[in-house]
Amino acid sequence: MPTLRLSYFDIKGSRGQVARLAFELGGVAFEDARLNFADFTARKESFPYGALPILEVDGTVIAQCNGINRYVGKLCNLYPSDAVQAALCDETMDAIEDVSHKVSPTLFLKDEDEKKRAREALVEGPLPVFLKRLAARLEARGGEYFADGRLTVADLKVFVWIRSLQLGVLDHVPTTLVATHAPSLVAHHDRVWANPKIRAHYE
Ligand SMILES: N[C@@H](CCC(=O)N[C@@H](CS)C(=O)NCC(=O)O)C(=O)O
Repeated sequence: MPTLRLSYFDIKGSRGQVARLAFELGGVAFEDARLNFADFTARKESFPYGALPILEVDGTVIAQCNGINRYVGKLCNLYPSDAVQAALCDETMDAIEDVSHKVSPTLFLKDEDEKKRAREALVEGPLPVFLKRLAARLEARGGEYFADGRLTVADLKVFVWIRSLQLGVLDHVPTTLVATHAPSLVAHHDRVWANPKIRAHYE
């Protein structure tokens, strides 16, 4: 097994969290390097795209979270070997990136009223539309998992995002949004959460 170091912010969510969960499930040892914002700022220019996560594999630096997720998924038997199932797994992970790009601009708004308006606009349209579409893709594949008929990194990626919505990480986005528009994604979240290794990671 190579020497693995994952560098990400010290939060249990967002783009670096999927690889952490996959390593846990796969029982693969890795260094979980957690950076605070000062560390990140000091080292930003050294990262390939000036952003996290990065994964070092025997010293080779891999950037871009979904590329990292695919690599870690392969190491941890959480990525399909069938090409079509792999494409469905990738589709799901890229879809979560798409919606994250819609939300990201609201993260840095300093004015609270402006942030509230921007979040309410997301809740009025883009978020429910996306949730319904994502749920439809899950349901079309049987309703349990997004690819390969089993847990893959795609499920972990969706789980991390749905968890953040349900925990109210985004102010002005109701924690009931997912249950209201996409109950099958709540059931999917709970299916992943029922895994004792996942629960142990958070508890
Ligand atoms: N496309 C990149 C986006 C990476 C990204 O934006 N990461 C955020 C944290 S989730 C970050 O490092 N933000 C700080 C910055 O860009 O200065 C990926 O998929 O990994």
